[in-house]
Amino acid sequence: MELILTREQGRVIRARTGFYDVQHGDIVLRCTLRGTLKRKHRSETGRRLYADPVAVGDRVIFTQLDPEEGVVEDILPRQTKFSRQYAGKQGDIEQVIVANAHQIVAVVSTLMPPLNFRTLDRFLILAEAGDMEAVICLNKMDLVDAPQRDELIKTFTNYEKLGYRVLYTSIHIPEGLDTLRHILRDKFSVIVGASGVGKSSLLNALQPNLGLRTGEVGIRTQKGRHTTTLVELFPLDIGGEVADTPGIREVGLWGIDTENLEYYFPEMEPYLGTCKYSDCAHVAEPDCAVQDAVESGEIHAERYRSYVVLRTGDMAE
Ligand SMILES: Nc1nc2c(ncn2[C@@H]2O[C@H](COP(=O)(O)OP(=O)(O)OP(=O)(O)O)[C@@H](O)[C@H]2O)c(=O)[nH]1
Ligand SMILES: [Mg+2]
Ligand SMILES: [Zn+2]
Repeated sequence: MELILTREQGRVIRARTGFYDVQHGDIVLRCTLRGTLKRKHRSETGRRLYADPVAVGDRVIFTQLDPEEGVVEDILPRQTKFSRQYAGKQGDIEQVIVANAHQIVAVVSTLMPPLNFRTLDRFLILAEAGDMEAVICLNKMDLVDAPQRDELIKTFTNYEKLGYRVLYTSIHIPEGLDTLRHILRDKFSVIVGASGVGKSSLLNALQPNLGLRTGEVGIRTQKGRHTTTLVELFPLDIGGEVADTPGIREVGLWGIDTENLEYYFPEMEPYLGTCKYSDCAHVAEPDCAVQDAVESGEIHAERYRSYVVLRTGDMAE
């Protein structure tokens, strides 16, 4: 007779709404959620609190039903989470994209799609809010010439000064890939970034047996085609694990009080408390030390632009 597992611990490696692939040793079971668990993740009025109560990376307690299926009984507390704000039918709710990761690798591309600092800064803030380290990966370096390359490296030095590790990669250049491999080794990482920046391609380049699907970027639109459609966790041959994620269209901030947004911008710290008004939002107020620091170049203009966009809720960018 087959052994049926009861209340064992497993790990969610794939999530599709309502169904979760839970790994336990060598077996993977397709699981649903126990009704009591679903109710636990609703407010008293029955409103949903999460886009989905379970995320990839979650450690769960499950019971097996048959050789292929099971049911998730409980979710163990999360160490970290990578969440965004999700526009649900009943208002904004939290979407946990990956739970328990050590670090995020925020991928942007030089061109195709064009470099977007707003998106990058949103990812960095979400990493901080979720208690994870963040590494920046500027991909598609093969698409720029030497002077453009130098200019980009100069711009990204600013992020290095803020304490972020910056990698310059191309799927066609082995050097940067070696550094990326080194960064991912023995850690649980989550790869994030807009559609088409090359997240899945980078993982394939590091480990061809992953065989992830990749898609062309539209020449006219300069946008990716949302080729990866679900979050999936993979073990790496070199040790560690990585979650590939779909390109997110709107990186809505979650778990961040915009009134305190300046604390997510480490470069602003030296100036806080020195503006004329103690409740200065550093957007249009007179005698603002932060705005002065932007003027004098001590705070990078692109970073400040991100701050203003997020602080004022201007979603134009
Ligand atoms: N020239 C160049 N092209 C690249 C590089 N990396 C990826 N690409 C191309 O970019 C396109 C998009 O790559 P994907 O790996 O599908 O991008 P993704 O970030 O996974 O996109 P989604 O799954 O849609 O979020 C593909 O045509 C890749 O071949 C690179 O370093 N250089
Ligand atoms: Mg992909
Ligand atoms: Zn100010």
